[in-house]
Amino acid sequence: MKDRLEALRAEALDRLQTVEDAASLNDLRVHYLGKKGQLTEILRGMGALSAEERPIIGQVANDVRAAIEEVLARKQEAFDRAETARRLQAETLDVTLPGKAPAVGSLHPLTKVAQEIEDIFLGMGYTIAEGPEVETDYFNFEALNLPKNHPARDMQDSFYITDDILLRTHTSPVQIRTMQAMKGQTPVKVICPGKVYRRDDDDATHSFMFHQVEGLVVGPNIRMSDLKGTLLQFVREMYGSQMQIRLRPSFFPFTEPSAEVDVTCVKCGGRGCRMCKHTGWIEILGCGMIHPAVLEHGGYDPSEVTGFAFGMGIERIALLKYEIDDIRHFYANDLRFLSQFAKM
Ligand code: 2U9
Repeated sequence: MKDRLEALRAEALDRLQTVEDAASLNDLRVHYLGKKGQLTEILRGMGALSAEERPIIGQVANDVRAAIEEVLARKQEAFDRAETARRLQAETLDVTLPGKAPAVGSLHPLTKVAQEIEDIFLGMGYTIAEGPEVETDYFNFEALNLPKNHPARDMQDSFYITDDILLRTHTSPVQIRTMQAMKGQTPVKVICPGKVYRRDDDDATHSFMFHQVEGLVVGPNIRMSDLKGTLLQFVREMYGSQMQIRLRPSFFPFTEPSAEVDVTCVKCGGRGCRMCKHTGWIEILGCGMIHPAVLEHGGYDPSEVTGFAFGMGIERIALLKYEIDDIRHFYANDLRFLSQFAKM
């Protein structure tokens, strides 16, 4: 039995010398030391040994196992090291390579201008209100003192969904909803930014969809001078502290009196140029004192409170601010146009 054990050791060590990979090494481990391996096989004969022989043979068997295990461990370690080296080589990362710069987007110029307008009015204590783009005839027209046969209600001018439902043509219905929600409390002091829709043929200055910001203030003793001061402050924060405004009488069904507001020409500073048609003034928004009938629709008593309102097209404000000549640039999503506003 001792001879068989010695022969097993010699054979195992011999075969282990030439093993070339981890898988074969494991095969040999199982073959010699496994539960059904060669060593176990030989030791099954131990039962037949005498009591004197048993510890001696046991010692030899342990030596053989230890010798084989030692070589197995050494080989395993060598294979592990080789595998680590191979992976380090294969997975080399060159941290000195220049990176790929990620393309960073920027806010759309209309978003920027809208936020700027919002910030100016937030600074004056206004809150922002929003409402649905699909509106009822009542909120879009009726409550705003646009009578049933008013030309602005014409099918030609608005996108109707049913006889009674349409895409809002201005953000004014949001102010009606806001007044109604306030249930007679004062002051009401909101701006309403958002998309509006009109059935216009698109050209350099018109689009079937554009953006407005409208403002509304309701309270006791709100006067036209409050409106004028508010708009002057807005214009100076938007275009510069040297700006002037002038109000020209106008007409809107929802305000009385009404005015259109001109600002000092942003291009020539008022001296006169092609942009302002040599007047020194550029029209930027409309405004007026809220019509009593409109206040009533909002749930306010016109003998107790008054109010002013104004409305502007965000596109127009942006065209003037950035001296852009065609509104359609805003909707084309051409990066050559859009990327110019990344650093402004
Ligand atoms: C309520 C009462 C009154 C909003 C107003 C204007 C004048 C105005 C235009 C500017 C250019 C629309 O985008 S534009 O085409 N707007 O001139 N808007 S007063 O008046 C209101 C609004 C809501 C309840």
